[in-house]
Amino acid sequence: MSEQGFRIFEVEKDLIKANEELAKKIQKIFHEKNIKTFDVVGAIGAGKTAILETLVERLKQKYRLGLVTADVTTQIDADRIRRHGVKCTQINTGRECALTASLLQDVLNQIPLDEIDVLFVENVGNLICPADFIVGSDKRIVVVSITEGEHVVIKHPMLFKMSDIAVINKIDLQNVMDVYPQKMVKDALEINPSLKVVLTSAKTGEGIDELIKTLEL
Ligand SMILES: Nc1nc2c(ncn2[C@@H]2O[C@H](COP(=O)(O)OP(=O)(O)O)[C@@H](O)[C@H]2O)c(=O)[nH]1
Ligand SMILES: [Mg+2]
Repeated sequence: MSEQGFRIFEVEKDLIKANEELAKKIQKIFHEKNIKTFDVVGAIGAGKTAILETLVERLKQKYRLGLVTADVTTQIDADRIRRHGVKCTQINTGRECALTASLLQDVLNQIPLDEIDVLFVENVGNLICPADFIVGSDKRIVVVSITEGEHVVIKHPMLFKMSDIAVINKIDLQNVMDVYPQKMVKDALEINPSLKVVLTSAKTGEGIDELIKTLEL
């Protein structure tokens, strides 16, 4: 590696370490408040918000829910969640391609932490950048979809290594896309044997009960 390359690598390592330390502090706050937390990562269009909307509908009578949605510039996802009568805080990350612990910390005072049992945090749509940046949640959910093609899992091993639950969404489209979801399940488990993998369709509701069980909610 060139000297400049080595310096960039060292700076990246420092950033990741500083993020991890802050994420641990944030997690401590969530634990003190008795809040179960999940962060949701995956590409734009995989169905992260759609899955969260179905979860919100099914869980909002049982738990006091809180949501944070991160997006580069828009409020669209927060508006979608708010339509279900649940509080949602939008973070715009601007030039950042991942939500960081620091960006989450900046909005902590806008989240009513004393009125929440379960918090979901939707990351910016990206399959690469969020891998290294944890945000202090208890469990990380990675969402990929049939429409991204069957190699989407094997091409993004880091995100699957860094996640606890993998959701393979849009299974209603498997015949149209000619994609075999079991290949994606196999790849995910080869990358991370302790992953829990769930096949879902946010459109038809298939697999959502199983996902709720997997989240232990
Ligand atoms: N057919 C089908 N469409 C879906 C499903 N989940 C999401 N979509 C659609 O995919 C698009 C992107 O979904 P969205 O939730 O915005 O994805 P996000 O960018 O990951 O949050 C929207 O048009 C959704 O209606 C699914 O399970 N099946
Ligand atoms: Mg979204």
